[in-house]
Amino acid sequence: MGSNGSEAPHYLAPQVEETVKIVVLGPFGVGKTTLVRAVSEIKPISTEERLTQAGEAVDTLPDLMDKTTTTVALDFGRLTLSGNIVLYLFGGPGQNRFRFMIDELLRGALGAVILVDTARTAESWPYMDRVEEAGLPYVIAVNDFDRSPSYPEAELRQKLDLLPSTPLVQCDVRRMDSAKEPLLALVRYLMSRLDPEPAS
Ligand SMILES: Nc1nc2c(ncn2[C@@H]2O[C@H](COP(=O)(O)OP(=O)(O)OP(=O)(O)O)[C@@H](O)[C@H]2O)c(=O)[nH]1
Ligand SMILES: [Mg+2]
Repeated sequence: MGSNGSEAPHYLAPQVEETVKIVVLGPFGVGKTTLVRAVSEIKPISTEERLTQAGEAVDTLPDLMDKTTTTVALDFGRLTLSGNIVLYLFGGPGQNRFRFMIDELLRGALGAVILVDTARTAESWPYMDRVEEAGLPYVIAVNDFDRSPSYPEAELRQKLDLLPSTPLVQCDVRRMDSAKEPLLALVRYLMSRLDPEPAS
């Protein structure tokens, strides 16, 4: 983690010690924009464009009738943890044709949250591959859609072929406290990797 020290920009609290770039990824309509908006303490920046009838053939999104827009570049938000760690959150686009953005977003990131809808688990695999290729740690966040099946954690881990050490959390990205959970899990995971055996 890069130290901010005395060079902290004036609009951050003076006690800020660490700034962490985190990328939120996952397939089309899994809830990336909703998560960033739910947790951001600043007015989030979004790049939403209306979904059009012309896109229907490529934008398959079953049972999400209230979704009328899609991210075409990124979401941006900020979240301060415990007064001295600031997370800069970058949500990615979920449509295949905007995937070139993801490598850009991963640059300089310390880790990623990868969202999963259990009704279409396999759609998250390419994002896991991408982040692994970039050599970055990630946590899996299952967004609890009412219409999607629930699996025991062990089964879900198997479906996703997760390493035992990879954190897996459930959340509802529409609720601030719940949407923070995967971010907290990622920060704890990053810290445990920095100092795997902290002195007691
Ligand atoms: N039922 C239910 N609906 C949800 C939940 N989370 C998000 N939604 C809805 O699902 C949709 C998710 O939309 P976005 O947050 O735009 O998803 P996204 O991953 O950013 O989508 P793209 O940027 O287009 O890939 C929205 O219509 C939300 O209201 C959830 O936990 N349960
Ligand atoms: Mg989005």
